[in-house]
Amino acid sequence: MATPHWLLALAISWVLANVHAVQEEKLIGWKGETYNVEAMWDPLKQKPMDDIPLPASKSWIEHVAWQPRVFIYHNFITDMEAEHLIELAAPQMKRSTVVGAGGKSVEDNYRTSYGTFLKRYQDAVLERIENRVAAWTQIPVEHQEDMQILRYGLGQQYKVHSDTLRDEQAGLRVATVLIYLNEPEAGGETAFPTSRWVHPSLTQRLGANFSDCARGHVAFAPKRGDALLFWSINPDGSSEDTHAAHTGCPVLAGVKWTATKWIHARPFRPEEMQLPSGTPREPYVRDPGVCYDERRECAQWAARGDCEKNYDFMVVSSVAPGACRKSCGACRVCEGDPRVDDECYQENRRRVGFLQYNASELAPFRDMV
Ligand SMILES: O=C(O)CCC(=O)C(=O)O
Repeated sequence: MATPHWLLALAISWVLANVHAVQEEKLIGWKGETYNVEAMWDPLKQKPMDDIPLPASKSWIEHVAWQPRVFIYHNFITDMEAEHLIELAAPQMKRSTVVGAGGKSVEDNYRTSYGTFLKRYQDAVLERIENRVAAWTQIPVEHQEDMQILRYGLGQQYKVHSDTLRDEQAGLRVATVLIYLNEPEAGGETAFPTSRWVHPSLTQRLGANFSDCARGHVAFAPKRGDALLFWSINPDGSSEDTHAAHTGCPVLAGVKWTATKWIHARPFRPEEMQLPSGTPREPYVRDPGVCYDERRECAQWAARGDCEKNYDFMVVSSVAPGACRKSCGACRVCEGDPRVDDECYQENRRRVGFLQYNASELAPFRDMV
């Protein structure tokens, strides 16, 4: 007896549906034979490349301590991203400060590096790195402070301290991510003097070449592109983990560049983040080597004593040169192009506490990719 047509059609459609299902199952996560994430990974390209994670083959996370909770993210940023951060920050490097009496920023031998801040979402590269920090820590980007770039020269250091500064609005700094932008030739480790490795074998594997400052402690020797995450609070979410006290060991040879992200319990100055997507933030751009008044009223303000009374705005704050340095007599107008009259340019930078800008120091970073 011949099979009825309707039964044949039913059987064929059942077979086709199942073949399709098997194929779909095979396709889940399969990106095709030509898919090569490393070839596609270009950190300076705009979307849609931005959403591609770092190549899994190059990046991995390593847990190194429980108290405090410390993790290393190997190859967290690319060489090009590291170079970009250094290039943005280099002209703006100013002597680092600590929080002194009455919450004022003061210079102290406790912390001898130079530093500056890059604004959150200042450009596409920052945005991408900041989003990566948020994904890793599982805390939204609004909880991050601006990115602090630090440069430690020979012998410079940050002695043992804790990061748990409390902001009235944003609450405690709960976690810190340190990103290493280059490698000094010796020293410069980040060390936790009262912590313990998760496994004793790490002493040898990570610490074989530590300087005296880091030897015997949980520590990390800067490696370009790697990042260190540690939590300053306990898993209860509020009490301070005292083992999170850490030090930036003295640099014994070469220089060390890092990027720090401090992360708060609540959003940090969220109004500064409210930008339409794709609008870059205005960076800190005043050049401390160039002598000028930014406002027409500067001479008048200086005459009524504002250079002393309103020093941070007029002359220099802990992060940026002031708007009226010329009228305040805090700089000298260089003849011709100030960048050509290097002595005058550098003297102006020195007078308001900025690092001598040495373009040749940056050359190795420019060559590194
Ligand atoms: O430079 C380092 O290794 C540590 C930096 C640091 O302690 C900080 O920025 O809070």
